[in-house]
Amino acid sequence: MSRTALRICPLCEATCGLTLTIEGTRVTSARGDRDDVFSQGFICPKGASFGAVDADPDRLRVPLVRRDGELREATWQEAFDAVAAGLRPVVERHGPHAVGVVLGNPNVHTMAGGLYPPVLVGALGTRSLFTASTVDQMPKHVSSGLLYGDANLIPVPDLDRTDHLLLLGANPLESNGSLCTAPDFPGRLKALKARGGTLTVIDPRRTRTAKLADRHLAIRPGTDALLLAAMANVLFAEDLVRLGDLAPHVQGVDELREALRDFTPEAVAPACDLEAGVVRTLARELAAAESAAVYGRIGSCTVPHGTLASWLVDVLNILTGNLDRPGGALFPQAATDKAPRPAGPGHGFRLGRWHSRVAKHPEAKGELPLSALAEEIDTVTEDGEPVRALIAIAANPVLSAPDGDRLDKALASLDFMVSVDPYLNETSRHADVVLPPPPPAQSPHHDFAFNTLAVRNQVRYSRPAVPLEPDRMAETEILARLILAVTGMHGADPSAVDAMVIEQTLNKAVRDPHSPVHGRDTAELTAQLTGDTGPERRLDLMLRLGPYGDGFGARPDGLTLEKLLAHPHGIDLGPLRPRLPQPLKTVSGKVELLPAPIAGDLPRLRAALRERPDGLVLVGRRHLRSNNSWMHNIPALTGGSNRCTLHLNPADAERLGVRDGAVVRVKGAGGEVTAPAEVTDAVRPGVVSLPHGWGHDRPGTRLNHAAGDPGANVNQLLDGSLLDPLSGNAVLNGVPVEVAPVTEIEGALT
Ligand SMILES: Nc1nc2c(c(=O)[nH]1)N[C@H]1C(S)=C(S)[C@@H](COP(=O)(O)OP(=O)(O)OC[C@H]3O[C@@H](n4cnc5c(=O)[nH]c(N)nc54)[C@H](O)[C@@H]3O)O[C@H]1N2
Ligand SMILES: Nc1nc2c(c(=O)[nH]1)N[C@H]1C(S)=C(S)[C@@H](COP(=O)(O)OP(=O)(O)OC[C@H]3O[C@@H](n4cnc5c(=O)[nH]c(N)nc54)[C@H](O)[C@@H]3O)O[C@H]1N2
Ligand code: SF4
Ligand SMILES: [Mo]
Repeated sequence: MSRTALRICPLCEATCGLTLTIEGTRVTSARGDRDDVFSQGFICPKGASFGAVDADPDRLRVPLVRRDGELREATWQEAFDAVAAGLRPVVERHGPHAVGVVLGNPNVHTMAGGLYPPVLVGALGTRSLFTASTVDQMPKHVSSGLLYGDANLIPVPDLDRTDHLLLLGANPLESNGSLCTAPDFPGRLKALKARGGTLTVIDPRRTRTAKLADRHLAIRPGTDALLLAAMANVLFAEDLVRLGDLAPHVQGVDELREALRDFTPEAVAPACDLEAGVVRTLARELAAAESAAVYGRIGSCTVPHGTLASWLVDVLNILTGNLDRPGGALFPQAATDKAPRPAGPGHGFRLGRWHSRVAKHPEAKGELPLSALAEEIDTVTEDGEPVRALIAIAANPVLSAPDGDRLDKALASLDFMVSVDPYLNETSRHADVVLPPPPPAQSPHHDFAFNTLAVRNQVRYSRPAVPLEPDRMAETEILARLILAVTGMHGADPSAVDAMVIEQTLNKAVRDPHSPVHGRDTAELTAQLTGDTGPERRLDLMLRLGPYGDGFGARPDGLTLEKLLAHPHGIDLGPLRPRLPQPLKTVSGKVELLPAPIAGDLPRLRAALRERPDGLVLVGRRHLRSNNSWMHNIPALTGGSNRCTLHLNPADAERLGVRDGAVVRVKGAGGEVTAPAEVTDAVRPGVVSLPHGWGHDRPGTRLNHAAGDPGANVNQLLDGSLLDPLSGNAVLNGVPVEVAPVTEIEGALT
């Protein structure tokens, strides 16, 4: 007997609604849910493989605990006993900063990852927090923090209504979009063109997205900030600045004009390898469009001027009056956001409240650069404790962060490490305890993160599609027990964690004069919460206190968990709406166009005007059927064009004597790797491209399929020293490398 169940797909940021067919406890097929209020039936090959991802036989089912040097299967009780015994002494002897926390990408794709890591980090009190954000979007958080006073207030392009989209360093036809949650991103781009809109793509590679564009410019990697600065310069020079309705909410326009004076199209053209005339045209088109949005992603963030580029993306939207207006770039309002409070000055955003111990990197958003994790473990200094124990949740930094070989050794030297991970992989193989979460069909789902980045306001919730198998533990419970184990409360009931969060949140709300529950009784409100589990009660709490919530009866028509459960395909909350000035939290209460840290970084950008690297530089790429480092173990998603090859332009191939398919050696500051060459003019001359997340050839992992075609770890080419200084984000694109053919003799030996 088969049945169907709904499940939001957790495999990328598009958050499509899926209809799963289930036989017994097995997911036998996945289709797009046509009634989903947001995705309306869209599905991609990864979502269609949900069943295979869910049922991968290499997924761990029970915890592993290291005994006599070997990871062996253990009971949950034994595993948490081992966690408490391993971590507490480190905290007690060396203090909380000696315990590092590493949070990887799937935390934004699970309910557990949205609800518990902040509690864990807060309760532990560690400053040694490292996340995937600093190999990804930290520059955008920093620019938002500085411009708007809130690092999580990120405008998204109004894909469905814009007339003109300028897209930099993003390839949504493969990635399905990022910091812009939009099921069927490809279809939305096609619709933009069908309604007469224009799409411009800036990318050193002619990607599938670039092929769809009206204009594609193959910029020299790492120079987007220069291009964008010159576009802003043109807007000023040609009197095209029109703030429109934004004008009363923006300060610093005149200072910005002065600050960008040197960045003329002629000045940036040689560094960007673009014609000055084209730069001018881009600026004029942006200004002339009825509505327009500039949108930048990985290729504009993971570069030496990532924060400046991210800032300039918003600057252009502001100068053309496109920020916070339909068709431009707007701030979503998610159902679990805090309820809006009256506009006014806030506390602002500060960087560098503390620094990393070894290289003295400033913290950003409470985090230290993931690039610095290895040195924070393996380097002794006079001030402060090295990281001696590590909690890794959904993270595989041995492959996803710079210099995996060094990190590999550093992890092996730790006093204690625990991984919450379904796989025994390149990182979790170093753990003393591995706590495996259940497969996605057995987990509930709500997108706390991506609803705040979605092109349409909407809310959806999926209960587990399949009941938890015996021996399994929900990831929410795993993380709650982990919190108890590290804070000296090992053995307490895990529901105590949810109860504590609920109590603290309500206590704060009843004291807040702007809250709909101001003055009410916490116990009375707590009694009203519904939900079968602690996490569901917390979701109910957030929904009810949120911008669309029922305010515990204050707005009877408002949102509750019960109401959401009655709408299994989700509730549409309408198109994005202008919100300024309400969400601003800057000290001035305005958009601060030229914040001091940005102004302080402009001389570095000015110096880049003179840089003309003549060697090859490396960029990354993504494949539709892949996902960072953890989907190479699914046979249905590997093979074909999803391979770890080095793309290089025919002109470079000829100059270097590299034949298509031949093995080449790539050398960078952090090491060298070999990979087959794929000669293609899709990548511009002077640039080579290797995807990340490969390198599954280390011993002691349990990734049987991936190990058969391990690929090379591109991040071994990096030594971790190249960072965007304001955000601490790793430079992953535009990295200098050398490429040479592997000689026949060498080839025979390797
Ligand atoms: N050179 C280069 N490097 C890059 C990038 C690049 O473009 N170029 N991209 C960067 C980016 S954007 C990111 S986000 C990072 C990603 O890097 P990471 O944050 O390390 O993420 P993944 O590589 O996806 O590894 C995720 C881990 O989570 C586990 N996992 C999967 N599902 C679950 C789950 O439900 N629960 C738990 N607890 N664990 C789960 C997987 O087994 C895996 O170990 O890589 C970065 N690295
Ligand atoms: N299929 C698939 N989907 C994914 C992922 C995946 O691994 N596979 N990962 C997910 C994650 S964690 C993220 S963060 C998102 C990322 O989503 P995207 O940002 O869309 O990711 P990419 O496909 O890497 O696109 C980055 C593009 O930037 C280009 N580029 C490199 N350097 C430069 C530069 O200096 N300037 C400009 N203008 N362009 C440059 C690259 O050639 C590449 O085409 O994707 C998510 N979705
Ligand atoms: S686009 Fe993303 S969310 Fe949608 S089905 Fe594919 S992997 Fe899942
Ligand atoms: Mo990412």
